[in-house]
Amino acid sequence: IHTQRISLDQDFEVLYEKACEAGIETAFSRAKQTPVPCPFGSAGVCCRHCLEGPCRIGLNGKGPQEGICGANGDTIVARNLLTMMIEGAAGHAEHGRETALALLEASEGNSDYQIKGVEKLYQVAAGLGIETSGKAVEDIGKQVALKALEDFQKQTGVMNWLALHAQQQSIHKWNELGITPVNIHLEISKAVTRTTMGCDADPINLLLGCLTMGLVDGFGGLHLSSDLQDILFGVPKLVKSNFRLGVIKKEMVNIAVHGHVPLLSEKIVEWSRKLSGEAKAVGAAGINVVGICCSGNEVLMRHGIPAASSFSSQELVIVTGMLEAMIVDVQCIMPGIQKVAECYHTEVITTLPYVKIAGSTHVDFHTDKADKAAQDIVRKAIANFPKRDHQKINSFTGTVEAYAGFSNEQIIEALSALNREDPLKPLLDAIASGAIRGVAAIVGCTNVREFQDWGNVTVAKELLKNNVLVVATGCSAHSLAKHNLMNMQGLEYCGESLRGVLKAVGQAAGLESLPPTLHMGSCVDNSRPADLLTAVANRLGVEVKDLPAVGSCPETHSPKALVIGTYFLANGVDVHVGVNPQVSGSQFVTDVLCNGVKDDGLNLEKLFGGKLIYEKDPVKAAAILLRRIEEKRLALGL
Ligand code: BF8
Ligand code: SF4
Repeated sequence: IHTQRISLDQDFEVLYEKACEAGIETAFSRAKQTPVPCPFGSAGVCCRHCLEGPCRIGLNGKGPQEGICGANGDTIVARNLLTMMIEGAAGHAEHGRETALALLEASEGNSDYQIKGVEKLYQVAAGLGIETSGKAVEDIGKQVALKALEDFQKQTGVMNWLALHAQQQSIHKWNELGITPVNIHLEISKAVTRTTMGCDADPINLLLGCLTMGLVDGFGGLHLSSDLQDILFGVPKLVKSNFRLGVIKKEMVNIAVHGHVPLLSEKIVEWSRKLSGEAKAVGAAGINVVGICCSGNEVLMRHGIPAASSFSSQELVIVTGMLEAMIVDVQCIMPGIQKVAECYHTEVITTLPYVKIAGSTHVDFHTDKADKAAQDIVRKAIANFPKRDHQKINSFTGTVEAYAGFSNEQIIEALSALNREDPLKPLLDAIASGAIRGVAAIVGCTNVREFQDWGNVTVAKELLKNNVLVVATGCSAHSLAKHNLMNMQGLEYCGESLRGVLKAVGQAAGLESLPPTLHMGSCVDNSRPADLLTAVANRLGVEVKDLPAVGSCPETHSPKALVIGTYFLANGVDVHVGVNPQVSGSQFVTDVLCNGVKDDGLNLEKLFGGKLIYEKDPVKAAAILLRRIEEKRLALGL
């Protein structure tokens, strides 16, 4: 196995080298063994939707230009794209559904959870038109949960959560195009049907189906999950925590929570605190929970739990030799963690009946026995502490401080220290004066085929330098935090006028400054920047598409990130991806997604006001995003 640089994060370089020397395979070494991805798959022209195939369209006009059934390259590429959208949306929808059921059970007193975000509950209930006066909190919780579950069942009308969050003008546009989703399961099922052999063969229609999936994801996945999680666990508030591998403590029982749905990780945090005495009995100083991926973001946002790793380096966390257990729920969990864990004393524990890994321990988790499951899991970790092989330990001391917890409620609270009556005004004034040129959300993943953190950090630094306000979610937030972009040290990367605004708002709120980039949470929490944009647009009397706002996903790997991007595209926001979206096999599809209004045909920018920007070079990508921001400022008369 060859060692080569894999990450901007020096600690992971050290661990990668160690893993290679020990002959332990990781995603990084596997990626280097297949340096060139399949050119047909990369172009999106490989179809295996039936047993007459697989078929593939010859590249550059050479070879067959149709599959056996007659599907051409445009159809195959659009259909494959829709398949990825479905996968992404289904994951987020399932996240939302589980959270809705958890709220229902908590409201009925049938679970180990209680409603902690009462204010948010009232706010969401009011938005849904639920009468709250004189009703008990549990009653209201039940009504809200039932409204959420209705979004998986209703056969007519529009989704409740779409009506709750979308701008009226957007709904009108989506209705005209016939892409407004009715219910989450219905749309997913319909989309699966249309991608099957012998169904939808119109690339335009298939691309419109992608946009419906974007809306399903945005409202039924992201917003629904964030809202209900805020109701169950409380709205995130400003917290200070730490990133990088120094957060794993040699003297402690270390437990990593990994995955997405915070129902389990919340309980692991709770029981790790309660059972620390038992850890002391086996010679440890206590129990230390660290976060990986979006479960990490969730417990960071609400409890200040430190973060150990984003997606691409998840296996390497085990190579520290100090992890007693890695607890996983759903999504972005590499099966490879189990093989790495077998080289150490680490126990991988799966928790949901539909996400198991051969060889791992499985502890069944359900909301009515969450406390019991969390205790069992924490005790398993404690029992593993004495099994450590001290020869195999690599400990790190470096950590990087980071602020997080920037829910919209927290941002508004900070702004209201400057203007209590009209909290958004200081932000709007800064945008209008040009002190802030625009807003960018840096979102999405880290990708094993990319140099970890480089794209995310570079795009952020370029935008900050040019006075763009940057918010972040998901694994890209890990990248930014690790490289000082979520603490005061990183203020040096900001342009002068942006720094002035961050300091003014921060100082009014009792801090030295706001950090250079604002951590808004996990990937489902992309609902938060979306809501912020909607609030700003409503306040200005314009549409979200008119705002100088962009999204950037420099190191994405996941279909979830693609479908989140599609949600923003349907709202007219430009979205950058730094990784091949696998559509180049169809010039038609590429034109619809990526080419501006200059061509006469149908395209995204003409329909919605924003387009997909595929650019691998993060410096060039930032320059394009800045140009788009300036174009939108000009159109607004700024
Ligand atoms: O939902 S950013 S690698 S962990 S997909 Fe996965 Fe991407 Fe990370 Fe979170 Ni989002
Ligand atoms: Fe080939 Fe058509 Fe079957 Fe796809 S659906 S594998 S293109 S025959």
